[in-house]
Amino acid sequence: MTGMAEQGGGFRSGFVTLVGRPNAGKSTLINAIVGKKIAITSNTPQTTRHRFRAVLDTAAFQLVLVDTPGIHKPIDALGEELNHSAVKALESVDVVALLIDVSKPFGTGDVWVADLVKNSRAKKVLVISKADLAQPGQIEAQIERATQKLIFDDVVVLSALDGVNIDAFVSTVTAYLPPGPRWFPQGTSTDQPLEVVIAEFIREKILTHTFDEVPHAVGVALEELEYDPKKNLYSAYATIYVERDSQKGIIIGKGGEKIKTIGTLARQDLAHFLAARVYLDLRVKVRKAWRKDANQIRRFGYGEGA
Ligand SMILES: Nc1nc2c(ncn2[C@@H]2O[C@H](COP(=O)(O)OP(=O)(O)OP(=O)(O)O)[C@@H](O)[C@H]2O)c(=O)[nH]1
Ligand SMILES: [Mg+2]
Repeated sequence: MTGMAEQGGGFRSGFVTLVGRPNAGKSTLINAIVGKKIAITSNTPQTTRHRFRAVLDTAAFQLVLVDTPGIHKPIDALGEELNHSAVKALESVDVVALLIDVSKPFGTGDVWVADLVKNSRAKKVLVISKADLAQPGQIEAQIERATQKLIFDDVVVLSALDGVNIDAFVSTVTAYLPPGPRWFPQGTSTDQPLEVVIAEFIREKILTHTFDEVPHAVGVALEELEYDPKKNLYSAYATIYVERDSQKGIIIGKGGEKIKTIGTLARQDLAHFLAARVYLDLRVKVRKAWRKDANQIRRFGYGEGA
């Protein structure tokens, strides 16, 4: 539908990429802006494994946000794919928002990200994230260090967890959007295929309920998805891949308890996302060293995807 604003030339639209080190709070900010959980988040670095878009649509503008995997020094093929995916998202966007976690020391990792952002022709907004965790003086110190490295067009200090300054971020970036059409139909919240959302929501529960090397060794593939409109019921069959038998044991847990918890929590989130009932069938398989296998990484759809 074409609104009045579009006809009058007042409608604006464009793309804003969020980048930063792993764990900076990018995906949490995306969810806070859209007002709905569409991105998975966890305290494990490298939670996000593929680039995707989230959409905020109003009568005056359509803001397309690009979530990216955290940029880091890669140690395996998976890490390389993730970085590549994030760096690609710096091209041809209107704004790049660089997130810096207020509570972590500004280090070589941040310098590395700033150097990559420098080459982008987009407007640059510095976001100091997790302001709720700031000690006195920390916000000012982070801003000073970041602005010494890179010239920014704007600075926003926010807390995605507490919902502080989310509106300020949105109005700051939308001010840079050019006049343009809706790039996605109204009502679209994300361009992730449903199959990907389901696999990711499952992976999130594994990230938040296992420790050590397990979260990084997990890949989730959706095998089958059926929908029964009469019952408003989705039936999803997914396989969780790990790299070792011991990891398989951890995910299944004593008497199958862990995988039951993972399934229940993922099902609840999916039921909310889909506004439907959800049946989830999970199995676990071992695929040795899949993170070193570029083909397998692509089959999961991580990094650039298939
Ligand atoms: N206290 C606090 N914690 C936050 C805030 N935003 C995010 N977090 C937490 O920080 C952790 C990382 O958040 P994510 O949104 O997954 O970070 P990310 O930048 O997307 O991470 P990657 O996908 O790994 O690159 C999670 O445990 C979040 O709950 C915030 O505003 N305040
Ligand atoms: Mg993320």
